[in-house]
Amino acid sequence: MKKKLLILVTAFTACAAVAEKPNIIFIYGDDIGYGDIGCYGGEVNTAAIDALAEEGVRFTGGYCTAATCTPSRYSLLTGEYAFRNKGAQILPGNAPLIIDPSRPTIAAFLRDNGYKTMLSGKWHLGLGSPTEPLDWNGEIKPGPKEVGFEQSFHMAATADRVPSVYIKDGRVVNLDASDPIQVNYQEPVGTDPTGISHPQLLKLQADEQHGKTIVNGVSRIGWMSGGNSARFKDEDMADTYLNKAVDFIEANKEDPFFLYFAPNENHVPRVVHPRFQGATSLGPRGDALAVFDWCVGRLVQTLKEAGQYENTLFVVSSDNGPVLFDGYWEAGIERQGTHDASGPWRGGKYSRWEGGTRVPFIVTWPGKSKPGISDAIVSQVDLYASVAELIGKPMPKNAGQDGQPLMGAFLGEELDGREYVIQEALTQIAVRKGNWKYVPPGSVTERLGIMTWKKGSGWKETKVEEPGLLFHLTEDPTEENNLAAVYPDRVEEMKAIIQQVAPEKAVGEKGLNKKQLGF
Ligand code: NG6
Ligand code: CA
Repeated sequence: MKKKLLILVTAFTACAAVAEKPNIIFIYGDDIGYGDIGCYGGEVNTAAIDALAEEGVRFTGGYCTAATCTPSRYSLLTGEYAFRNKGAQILPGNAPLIIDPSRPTIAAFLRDNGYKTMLSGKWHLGLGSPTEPLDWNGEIKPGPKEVGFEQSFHMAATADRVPSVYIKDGRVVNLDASDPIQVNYQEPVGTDPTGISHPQLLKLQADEQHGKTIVNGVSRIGWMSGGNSARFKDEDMADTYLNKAVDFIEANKEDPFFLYFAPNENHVPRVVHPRFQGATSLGPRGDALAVFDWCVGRLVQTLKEAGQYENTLFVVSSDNGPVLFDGYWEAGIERQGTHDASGPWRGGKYSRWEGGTRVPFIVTWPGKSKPGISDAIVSQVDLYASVAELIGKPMPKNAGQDGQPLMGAFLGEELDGREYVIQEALTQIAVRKGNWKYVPPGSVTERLGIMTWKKGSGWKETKVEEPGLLFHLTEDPTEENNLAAVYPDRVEEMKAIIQQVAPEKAVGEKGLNKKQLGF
């Protein structure tokens, strides 16, 4: 009898929880490593994020799906592993949209369930259709709106890629029709100076790949002409995205809302507002982390003032691991000191080692989360299914299939997360299950720490023989001691997972082409 009552009570609590529709905010940092945040051992003061983590759950085994931006963002929004979509690789700024508009994203799903939705920040999932050339001077679609964001204020790709403009609800902001924009990634357009032709105009020295059209004293990847009145200023970017997000929160405090806040920090070029320049001892990279934390603080403050703080589920994470040098001489390497951006893990951005995809991951619903540190394995690919679980609505049939409903783990009520997770870097994959990590045989492509991009240098290709690499992550967090020959059964278990999840990868990984490397 007593047992029955308990079950009834539990069922009732679960129902009460699913009936709620808190606001949901994804605060999605760029290139922020596991060790970059104070509560993960970082040396930059991130008081706002740490305070949020204190009220929620801080994950030590939280993953983005891939070690670069486009595939991770793709998975975050679609709940699908990115390697399933061949287009989900680092995109140029003029790439077409890679999300099939008939596949509802988490934004479309929430919009259809009574949420107001907004993107503020980085997009990098392509714009326009694959069959028609995009006119940057007209309506830019399909884009965020067509896949579920009722409002959007964003850049096309990355801050280091043209076009260096903001796009609001499908139109370039402040565009003068008499000065139309052209964008090209194959050959120069217009007569703008480039970093290569006019290095004396640069405020930041760049490598050859980032040495094309100069905007705001910074040379970029790709050429653009026109749109002079619309060009952004890197120094104002964080404030700009933040203010749009704040306006959205204030305007929608009566409704449930979903805000995807995706600032540029900590991506290159790291050109922060003067009030943050020198804020840390780590140079521009550390200063950009301070900016990121400040944005989190402002969002929290806005929610508190709107009386919505305790009615909001916050997710703070990053799209891939850290990188100290990514094309601009910002002294990231020279000034890192003892700060370890990837924390205890090996590798970073672009890498299949843990540092590539194991990222800061904090989930806080103030007053509702059971605060603490969780070692559960969770992935950003799970957020879609978990949010569906939270609001008690079934996911659309053609969406979210690689995610698991883990709201119990995300709120700290359950200790277990997923059994295994797939980690992708530049389309090559690895598997973590429990304490074990497996890298299949074939090619392992790695980026070298410091390089110029001249003559294709900067990448190292290693061949891994059968049966692959097997590491015990607790005893060997830096993945150095290959135990594959010692534990053949484990290897078979991991291979079986790959066979099941990605059969085309089961034969081993191939070397990479330029597109996969992001050129
Ligand atoms: C790479 C860029 C790098 C960065 C990255 C995308 C070169 C040589 N390097 O291709 O600077 O822009 O793409 O970063 O072009 S991400 O975080 O958006 O994935
Ligand atoms: Ca990134």
